[in-house]
Formats: sequence, structure tokens, C-alpha cells
Amino acid sequence: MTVDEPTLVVAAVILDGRRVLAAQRAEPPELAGGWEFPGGKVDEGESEHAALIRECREELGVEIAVGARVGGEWELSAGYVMHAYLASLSVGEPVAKEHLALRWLEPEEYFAVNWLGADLPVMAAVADLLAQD
Ligand code: 9L3
Ligand code: MG
Repeated sequence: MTVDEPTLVVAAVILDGRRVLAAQRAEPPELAGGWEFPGGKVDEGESEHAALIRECREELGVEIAVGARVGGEWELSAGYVMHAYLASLSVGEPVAKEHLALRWLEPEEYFAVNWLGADLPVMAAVADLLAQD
């Protein structure tokens, strides 16, 4: 018996100092209105790094520099797993091309948005990380 590999999703935790970029999903209906880190599915044959750059171009219209991985495998719904990476903007200002809204969260606002179930523990890990330096 063969077991299918889970589909890999990458997410970019874009930082500006201690500010973190959060994006409000427009779809699907069951996720719409929830907040996430921008990103999406890694295409066949594509690296995680390339997928992060492509997704941020498509979703936000920006170029990013990809940094360190945050944690290990973050659980999504069945059949999906997420890898998160710190990132910074290298060109442009983010525009919500596919999201309902974008928000730069100050440290006191990290948990002020309704994070998707998958993204909330990533935000907690990033908050710990940023509290250390
Ligand atoms: N997802 C959850 N949190 C995230 C991202 C980027 C994605 N930070 C979930 C939502 C979808 C699936 O992963 O169920 C694929 O994401 P997309 O390609 O629709 O953005
Ligand atoms: Mg996406």
C-alpha cells in the first residue's frame, strides 16, 4: 500500500521590525474572514523558497527575502501540511490582491485578529521568537 504525501503549503511571516503582516482570507467560504500568513501550495517540482516568492508576488505584489524557518510541520486540514518562514520585504508595499484586507500587527496586536486554526500557533511561535531579541 502506498500513502500519498501530504500537500505542502508554505507561509511567509513578513516582518518589518517587530511588526508582522497578517492577511484576511477571502475564500473558501469556511475560511473567509479568518487571518493568515500569506502563502499557498507548493507546485510540483517547485522549491519552497520559489513558492514563497511566487505566492507573495501573486497575493501581495511584493518581492520578499526569505529567512529562517519557523518551527516544523504545522498541521492543516487532512492531507495538507504547512511550513512557515520568516521574510522581509525587498521591493514594494503589500497590496491585498487576493485577500479581503491586510494588517501590520504591532506586538500588542499579534493576537487581536481572528487567526485561522493553523496560523495561530505560528503567530505564538513568532511572538516568542521576537520577544527574545
Ligand atoms: N492555509 C492556511 N494558512 C496559511 C496558508 C497560506 C494556507 N497561512 C491553508 C488554506 C488552504 C490551504 O492551506 O486550505 C492552501 O492555501 P491557499 O493555496 O488556498 O492559499
Ligand atoms: Mg494563498
